[in-house]
Amino acid sequence: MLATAASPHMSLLSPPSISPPNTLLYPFKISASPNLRRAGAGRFRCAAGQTGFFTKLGRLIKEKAKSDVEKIFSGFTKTRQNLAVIDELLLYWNLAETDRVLDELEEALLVSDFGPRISMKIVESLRGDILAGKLKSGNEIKDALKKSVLELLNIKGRKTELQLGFRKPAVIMVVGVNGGGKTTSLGKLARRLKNEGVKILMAAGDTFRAAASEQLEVWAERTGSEIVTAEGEKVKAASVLSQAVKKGKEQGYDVVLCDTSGRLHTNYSLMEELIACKKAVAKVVPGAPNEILLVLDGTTGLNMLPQAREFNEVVGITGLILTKLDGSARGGCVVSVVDELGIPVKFVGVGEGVDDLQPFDAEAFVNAIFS
Ligand SMILES: Nc1nc2c(ncn2[C@@H]2O[C@H](COP(=O)(O)OP(=O)(O)OP(=O)(O)O)[C@@H](O)[C@H]2O)c(=O)[nH]1
Ligand SMILES: [Mg+2]
Repeated sequence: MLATAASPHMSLLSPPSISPPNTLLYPFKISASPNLRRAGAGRFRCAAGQTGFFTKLGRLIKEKAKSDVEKIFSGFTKTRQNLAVIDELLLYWNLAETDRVLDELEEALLVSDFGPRISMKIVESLRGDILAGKLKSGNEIKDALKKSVLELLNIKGRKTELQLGFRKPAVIMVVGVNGGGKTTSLGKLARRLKNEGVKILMAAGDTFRAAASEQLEVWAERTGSEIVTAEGEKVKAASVLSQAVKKGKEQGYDVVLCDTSGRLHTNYSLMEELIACKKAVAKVVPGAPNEILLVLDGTTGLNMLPQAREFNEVVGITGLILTKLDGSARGGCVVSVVDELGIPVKFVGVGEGVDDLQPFDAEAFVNAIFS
């Protein structure tokens, strides 16, 4: 048996040919959501093995973000309000008051979590340009401020597109501390990929909490994705992920999205489990996981930096998802994590809805916070 009688997916189980004989040997449940039938021919469907599929996909998703600036704009409302003081400061700016204005500007950046190093760097560069006569008005200072933030993001976090390699299935794993928004972000990501006609399999790698699989199942249902979940309590996360990637490979899925349990970066044995997950996946598809995305809660501000360093050291993070930026006035943390870690922010979470995960676009971001 693959699923219990109580399963809402009972009648939609995968074909018997791939069904394993018993749950002891094969303790996984594979379900298809009813929406799956609707998800048929996508605009972006390519034959397996076709090179450039994932490269195009990454680019396409990023390009779509540019046309969705409004979402980014409204997602950063609180940060923008926080930084609005800069406009007031610069409105009546005059050379004699440079020091006071720059001190207050630095303070505004710090309060929005740009971090001390960057805030100082930006302000000193502005001061230099003002004293050299290169910036002569409040507007010019504001433009220079925006330009320096944009440059920083472009230099240190350039690769914001998903890098999915060339083999199918591409594997994306989300990691992070408890409650940061991993499962939700994975669900939203599934939606984005589905919109491009990508065939998705989800893997419920959070075997720690009983409700975690159910939560991901809801997202699978919502996005018309299939899902592999563990049945039974003692199944290890690594084997769920490995099994899902195997299924993905055998059945021609484009992308396998792997959820993992929340864990404190200071908990050594739980961090080791992540290494096991990574190895298990790589055994099935060499080079996978293609993306290990660290999900960081934007409301925690600069506290996220030590978490990010630790996760990066243990598993090697390829990109960041910064969530809950809609509820936070500390959007500057996007800039400080990129500067400190040199890891690109790939997506930002700007709400709880299914469409509230935005591919990160540095220019749209800068315009949204300093409008
Ligand atoms: N406002 C807002 N809420 C979010 C965002 N992303 C996630 N959330 C909420 O944050 C809460 C936790 O999200 P989950 O996706 O369950 O977090 P998780 O990291 O999977 O949690 P664990 O599995 O327990 O470690 C949920 O209530 C989400 O709706 C976001 O971008 N904005
Ligand atoms: Mg979760």
